[in-house]
Amino acid sequence: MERKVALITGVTGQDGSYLSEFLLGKGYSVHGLIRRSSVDYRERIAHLEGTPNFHLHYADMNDSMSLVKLVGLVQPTEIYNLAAQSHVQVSFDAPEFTADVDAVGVLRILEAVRTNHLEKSCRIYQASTSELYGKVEEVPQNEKTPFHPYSPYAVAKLYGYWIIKEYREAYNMFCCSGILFNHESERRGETFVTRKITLAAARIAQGKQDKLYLGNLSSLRDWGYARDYVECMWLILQHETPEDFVIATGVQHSVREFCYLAFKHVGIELEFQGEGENEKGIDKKTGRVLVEVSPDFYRPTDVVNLWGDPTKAKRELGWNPAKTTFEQLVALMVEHDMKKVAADDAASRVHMNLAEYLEKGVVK
Ligand code: NAP
Ligand code: F7E
Repeated sequence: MERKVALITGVTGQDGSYLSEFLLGKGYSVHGLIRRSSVDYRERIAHLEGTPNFHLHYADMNDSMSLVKLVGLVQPTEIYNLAAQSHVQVSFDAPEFTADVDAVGVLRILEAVRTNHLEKSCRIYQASTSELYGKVEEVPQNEKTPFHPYSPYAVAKLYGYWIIKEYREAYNMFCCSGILFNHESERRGETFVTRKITLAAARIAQGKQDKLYLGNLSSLRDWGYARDYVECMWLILQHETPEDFVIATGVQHSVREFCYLAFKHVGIELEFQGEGENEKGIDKKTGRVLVEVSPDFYRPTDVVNLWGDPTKAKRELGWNPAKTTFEQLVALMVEHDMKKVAADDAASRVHMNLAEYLEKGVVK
């Protein structure tokens, strides 16, 4: 029987968790790379731990030896290199770390495969990004659009893109980049703009937050659903020939529109007034200012016009970019966060009760 063994770097991340579920469902043996941290934060994959065929291993993208050993141990037939310092704004604060993981990390994976003589049997997927288009030279963007990276994150990812292409041509390896546009979900990190908005809308609706501060409200993105996008990663590696693909919905919205829709979903209709730093999102019913702009969230250089053309992925992979609409994406994130915020509150009440009990000496 054909061996189906996947190694996922970045398994604890948003995409890593969905991809693990997807590949386990396809009968793969899934091995995830985790790094040591002082708190064991594995919330996104906690439900998979203990599943037969799901294995976790300590290593680090900054540690070549650990990668060589891991690839040798697992002998993967497919590697999904998702690990990255993935926050664009943070890449301005930690540019060297970002380059080490997001650029040199890709090279380390490729060399770990070669060192273990698996270059003919192991296919490699690289998590590339629409950030490569940066200060865009064409709208919408496709596989032929020139790159113009516009952050330390994007510059590091550009190296990853080119080294994958180089190893494909130099060593005839099956390695490909998925140029993925923004994809979000209930598991999205809480400091990315979509999740920051859905959590704030839920908290404000439940009276637990007064205001939401954002940066550039006019920034435009092509937002899709992460659960739909991981299927594409797999399809790219099942393709007859190793090629790069743009993965996007082909629909564009602004941060302001995302915000409007998220608040509408919790029963608050916002009206935006003013411009630039003075723009405010006002609750039409009460007149309360709920959204304000803070320059703290401006970036030294910001990418403001991303819009993907997924024609090639539709045609050659048979992928459906319209599976989850923008409206459905916002709704599912807000509904999730409404429950989460209410549950967090219930949990903190349990803690408070416990504290009361402790005070009264009921629990020792
Ligand atoms: P994410 O939630 O931020 O997950 C990043 C993962 O990388 C986490 O598992 C993280 O581990 C791991 N990681 C970071 N540094 C590491 C290191 N030194 N060694 C080992 N693991 C390390 O990112 P995501 O949204 O799932 O995105 C997955 C990939 O796609 C990333 O490469 C990202 O740059 C790229 N991408 C994302 C999007 C998007 O819209 N989501 C679009 C295009 C491309 P910890 O949990 O320990 O931090
Ligand atoms: O910002 C603007 C911000 O941080 C989107 C990563 O997954 O997708 C992601 O990178 C836009 C930017 O994502 C806030 O200036 C306004 O223009 O949600 P984001 P990103 O930078 O697009 C790409 C494809 C990746 O590859 C990355 O790994 O929203 N914005 N106000 C804000 N952004 C944040 N984070 N916070 C704000 O308050």
